[in-house]
Amino acid sequence: MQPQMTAQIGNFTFKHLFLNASGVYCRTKQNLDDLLDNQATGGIVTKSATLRSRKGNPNPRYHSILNGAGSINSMGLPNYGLQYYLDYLLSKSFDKPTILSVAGTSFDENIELLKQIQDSDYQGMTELNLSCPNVVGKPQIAYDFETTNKILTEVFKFFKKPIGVKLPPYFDLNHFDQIAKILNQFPLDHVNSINSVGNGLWIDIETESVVIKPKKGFGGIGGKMVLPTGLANVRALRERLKPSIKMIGTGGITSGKDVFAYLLCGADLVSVGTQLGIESPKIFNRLESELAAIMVEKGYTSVNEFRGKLKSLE
Ligand code: RRO
Repeated sequence: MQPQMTAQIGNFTFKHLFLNASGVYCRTKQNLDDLLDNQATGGIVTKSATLRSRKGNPNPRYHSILNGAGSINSMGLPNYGLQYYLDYLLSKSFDKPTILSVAGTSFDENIELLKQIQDSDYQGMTELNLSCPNVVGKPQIAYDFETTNKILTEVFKFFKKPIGVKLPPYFDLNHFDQIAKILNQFPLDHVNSINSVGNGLWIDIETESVVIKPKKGFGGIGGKMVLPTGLANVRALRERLKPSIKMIGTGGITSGKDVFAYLLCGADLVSVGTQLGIESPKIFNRLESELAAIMVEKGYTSVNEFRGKLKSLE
């Protein structure tokens, strides 16, 4: 019998554990339809939207590195604008939960995006991306704890729909304490961790040059090489966040083992970015059957038997 591999976030039931990471395979309605059509996809996440459509940064702005073990991107928020994604989400009924990701490039834009969602007929989940590393001249909001607190305080004055946040990776235990303390004050449904590891650099030795054009080659790192950072962030946050805030684990997943590891750390769902770009949505079938095989081998019949139960060595 197939083990039980489902999750619950607020009132939303996910019959499968897999989502696309925002940004990958989700900019167009066709991409989103392709994700939905895949049987193993638990839900879909849109490309982070701004109020108006954006072309994003100049090309080349994405590069695969170390034979696919990583990626560097400085896409710069290319998207068709909030209304495009709202139109899509309101155009039909969905048999899987949907997550509308938004990323304003200013305090006011974030508030306006969420006001428009609040005033719309959209009844799915929303995710406020507080961690885009690639808009020239704009900091990653969630590294600024004071501003993060201010934005969320303002948001929850009017926003009454299910909402979570997407965080950048943190590297200091004190920072986990600080961000968790802020997030725990609010009725957030979920936290999605991690976004890409911001401002990495890759160099082509032959041409003695950077490999992407924006920001003199600096960009967000994703893929297999960020797996330990993603696991650490999910584990550290799960230990600090109140239980009503569910977790989406993102970063470096390429196999069922990686998914199992994220679940041990306490992830409710996982999302896949770089490797989804390499393999297309059918990756979710592979990850699901690999995870099921591990569970059967270990004698687990449900993810609830081991979710969050990572052991320490003392
Ligand atoms: O569009 C991007 O450059 C981008 C975004 Br909004 C994000 O959240 N994370 C990322 O790696 N790239």
